[in-house]
Amino acid sequence: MKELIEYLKESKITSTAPGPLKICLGNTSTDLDSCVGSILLAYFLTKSKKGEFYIPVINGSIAKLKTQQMLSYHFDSCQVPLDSLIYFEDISASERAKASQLEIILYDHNQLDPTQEYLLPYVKAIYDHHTDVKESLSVQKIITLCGSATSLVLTQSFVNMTSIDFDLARFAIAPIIIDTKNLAADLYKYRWNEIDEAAYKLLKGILAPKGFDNSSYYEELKKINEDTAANLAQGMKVLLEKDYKNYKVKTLEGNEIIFGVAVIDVKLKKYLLHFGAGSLFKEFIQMSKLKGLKYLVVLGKIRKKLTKSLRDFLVFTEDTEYLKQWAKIFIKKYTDTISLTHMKGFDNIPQCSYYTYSDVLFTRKKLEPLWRDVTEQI
Ligand SMILES: [Mn+2]
Repeated sequence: MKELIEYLKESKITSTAPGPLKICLGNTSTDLDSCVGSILLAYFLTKSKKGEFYIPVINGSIAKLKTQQMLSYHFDSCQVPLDSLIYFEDISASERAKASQLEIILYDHNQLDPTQEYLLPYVKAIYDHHTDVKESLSVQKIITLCGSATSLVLTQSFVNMTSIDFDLARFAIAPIIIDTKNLAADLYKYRWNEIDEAAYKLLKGILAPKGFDNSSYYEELKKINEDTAANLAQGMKVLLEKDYKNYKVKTLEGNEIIFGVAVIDVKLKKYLLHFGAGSLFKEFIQMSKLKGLKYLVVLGKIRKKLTKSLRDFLVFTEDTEYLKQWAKIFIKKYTDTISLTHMKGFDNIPQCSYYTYSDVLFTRKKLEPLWRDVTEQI
């Protein structure tokens, strides 16, 4: 772990010096997987390729990372201070791109955020676990659908497992246990597969003999993430931005559409009731304008109703005609798994439609191809 801390210090210095830069760039949700995994990817690539230095770049700001309680807690407890990391705004990406001084490995996403499209010519390789949208066609791609992209990194041949000590293994296991729900047996093939299992076993072999209990660390992390009162206290805007992603789709008619998806760790109805639909919708409009969105999706936390687990998302746009078409196509194609419902108290708002479904295996990662598909057709 000492070596990783030293490596981060060197990365920080290198990132501000002028000249060419090789970076590993996580996605803009800046979740545990993107942050921990991009650090590990850059670190092990650097270690394995003598003379080539890769820098892990967090695709967001330090201010945003501080709002992500679980992530901050994990980095804190691993003694990796957030200010020791390198952030996208620190690397003068556009200037370096203009001077062709950037080489990018995209990690945990395979399509650049719309605000970063100018970086496309500099993408040299991709390591990811999302559905391939085939934006970068001629680059080296390692895209495998598994629970956590960090698992994908740890199972690459350039990773020397014997160099991983207890602290580094502890740092690395967090995204894997969070993304796979601690490899819950009933979620095999849905939330994790052999790749996650292989990475998990390698890390557990280092951690378990020294008394580390991954189940209790998983519970500890989950509890921080799902603290509804703490989440609501952050305010509606922070909650929307904390785990947010933009998606860009080309419609069959050739138009380009951007939609946004915010995942909130609060039940959707609770979120609506707490802040009030009026204030929330004002915020949605503002956010959509700022980010150039056609529509905004808010995906809530899984909730229990009797013995059933349910999850909800809402779709919001001021273009009510568009929303009608969207709903029509979505229901027609995906009604087997997902059904449209009305949320009591928030009915009859033409800018908004609600969807409740019981197949809770549909995370954002699994829903994104469905949303893309519907968007393509309008
Ligand atoms: Mn991921």
